[in-house]
Amino acid sequence: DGNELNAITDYMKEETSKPVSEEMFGVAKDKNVIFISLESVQSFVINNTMNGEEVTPFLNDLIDDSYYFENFYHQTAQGKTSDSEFIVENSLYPSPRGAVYFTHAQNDFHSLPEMLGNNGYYTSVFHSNNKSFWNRDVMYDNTGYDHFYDINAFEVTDENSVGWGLKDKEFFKQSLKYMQQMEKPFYSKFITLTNHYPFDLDEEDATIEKYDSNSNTLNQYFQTVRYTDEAVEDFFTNLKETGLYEDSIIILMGDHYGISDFHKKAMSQYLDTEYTDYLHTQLQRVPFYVHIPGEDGEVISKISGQIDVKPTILNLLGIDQSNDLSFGTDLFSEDRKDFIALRDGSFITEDYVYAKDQCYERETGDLIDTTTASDDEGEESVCKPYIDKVEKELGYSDEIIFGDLFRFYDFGDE
Ligand code: GP9
Ligand code: MN
Repeated sequence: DGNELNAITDYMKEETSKPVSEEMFGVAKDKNVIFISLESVQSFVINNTMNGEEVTPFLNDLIDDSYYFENFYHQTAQGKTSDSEFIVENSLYPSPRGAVYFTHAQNDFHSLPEMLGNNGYYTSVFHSNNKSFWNRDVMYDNTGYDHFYDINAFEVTDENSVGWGLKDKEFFKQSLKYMQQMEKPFYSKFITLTNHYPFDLDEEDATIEKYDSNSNTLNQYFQTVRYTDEAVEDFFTNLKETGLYEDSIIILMGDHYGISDFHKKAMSQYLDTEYTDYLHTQLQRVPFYVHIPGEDGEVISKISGQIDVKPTILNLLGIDQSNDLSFGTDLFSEDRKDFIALRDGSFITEDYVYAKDQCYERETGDLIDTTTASDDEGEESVCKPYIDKVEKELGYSDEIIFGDLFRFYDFGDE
């Protein structure tokens, strides 16, 4: 009801919708935004090798002239890719069960595409799958997208497909003709597909060996990740050739994990370390890049997550968000909330990693304490205050979604 909404919006205004970076405000004003969602790409492959070979040579080099967030976490749950889209565009948490894209696609949201549209942007999504997968057609309409280039926008044949569909290299290549005709400035989201479980690839497309472990999934993963890395490299080349590059900023993000903890043994073999709840949580990091042509960027180590993407994009584009409500904060702001919450209640702070009742030192992975154990001295875990905050915040987000509460809130748009 109204009172509950007030409590939530007060909390968001005070605790989560924090001030943005003035220095970065508008640095990409009126530029096109090319957002690339990298299917199942996790951070552990970035700047890493397999049998002595770089796994992602292009993405590694791209760090040198991008803002690269090395401690950026996905926050998705059962809605997988659709959850990552939902978090990024709404700065709300995904649902604890099911996918918001299916269960609450008709809610009132105050989404990024809608806000960009109000600021003169033409907004679209490129993804070669049926439009109704994840109920995307309904959700995209509701959140203000102008167009969805779904499978029907692409020429898909047996030869240019593998696994889930159109190969990433073809996908980007075929997207260019639409981009060249597009009204500017535009915001276009590209969702890749080839690096999707079970990571099948045609032999002719493999440019790195398979890994050797008891997990065929992990063994193949390196090959499809490398393929996606090459597809993105080609896309950059083509963007430069067509002249689209210079008037654009390019944002790249891993949507969620690709290797589940079903492959613990193979993962600890590859990483040469024991698979603990700490490692599991740290493996939820996905790459996040903000590439602004002409700027050097830097590697940023502070903790960050998908919840922070919407405020970051709005600020880079110089769009005022003082009336918006978000659970995340501009990534370039100095004044940020001090935890990143994962959907299962795990969290990361600058000092701690918490998962399944275990409180760890973030830098070392040393176990500090078990938060459910009774302590003789009655002292509570250093993680405890955060456990409560995370629970409260996830609960507020759920209330907004389950109660469709934003329909009662006036964002002051007109
Ligand atoms: C499907 C693609 C993959 O269209 O986005 O979905 P996922 O299984 O990763 O959620
Ligand atoms: Mn996905």
